[in-house]
Amino acid sequence: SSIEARLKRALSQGGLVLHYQPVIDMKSRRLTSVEALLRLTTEDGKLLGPDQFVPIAESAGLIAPLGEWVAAEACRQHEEWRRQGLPPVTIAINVSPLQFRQRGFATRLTDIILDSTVEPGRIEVEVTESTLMDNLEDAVEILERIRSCGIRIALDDFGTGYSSLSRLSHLPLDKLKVDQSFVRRLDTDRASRAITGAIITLGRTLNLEVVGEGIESELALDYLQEHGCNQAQGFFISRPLAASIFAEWYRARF
Ligand code: G
Ligand code: G
Ligand code: MN
Ligand code: NA
Repeated sequence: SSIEARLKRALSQGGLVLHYQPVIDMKSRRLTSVEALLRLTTEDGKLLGPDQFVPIAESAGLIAPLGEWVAAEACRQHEEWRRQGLPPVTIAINVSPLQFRQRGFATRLTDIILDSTVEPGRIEVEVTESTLMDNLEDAVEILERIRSCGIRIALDDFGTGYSSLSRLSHLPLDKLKVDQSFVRRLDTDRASRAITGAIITLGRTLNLEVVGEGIESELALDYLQEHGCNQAQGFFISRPLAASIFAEWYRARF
């Protein structure tokens, strides 16, 4: 496809960018981390989101190089922000299920981060519940290898998969991200409020940081805070921002 050609060209000649969405601490309202969100630029200067090209990357055998580009670019950006005098920023990167299952994934990821000057604890890897549950034993081993280097692990889109409490307690995790679908319905749906409350309790019981994402209203933010959620992410706090815009956002706040 033309997107596949575009992607190949982007991987060798440029055209991929990361945008960064702030995640803040509920109590202090200060930055805790950013989530790196991948975009592909088109010839006419538009940006395509991952939903439009990650599946193509997967079927074209390009997901490993794409994921490696993301990890390397996050490290490069971290270093650039440091040089600009910003305090160190923790950056979360997303990993697709197929990427996670590729042979050598953990080694390549940890090599990229350990070869940079970034402290591994400043990088967080986001994996979804379904990524892990396909083959839990292998997944735990992969996560442990990543985490033993000091890299943090977040379970993304939590609540939509089917992990039991006991399975969850065996995963080496630092953070749970409440799926946006519940958060977005907090204002209107009693069941979503109950599920969100239960997820927060679950995460806190397992000593995990709990992030509410997809927060679009003050009401949702307040509900999450009142129920013990530690961190907040969503358009109500900030949209994903280009790197230079994020730097301005952060400078105005620390
Ligand atoms: O940023 P946006 O809302 O368009 O992201 C849509 C989806 O793409 C989300 O599920 C997000 O996790 C995923 N995504 C964002 N950046 C990356 C990336 O760098 N790699 C992979 N595999 N998925 C990503
Ligand atoms: O699956 P994952 O959680 O990685 O998805 C991240 C995606 O969610 C990004 O594409 C980002 O643009 C989007 N996103 C972040 N905050 C909000 C929000 O408050 N509302 C909506 N609709 N999307 C959001
Ligand atoms: Mn994510
Ligand atoms: Na998510």
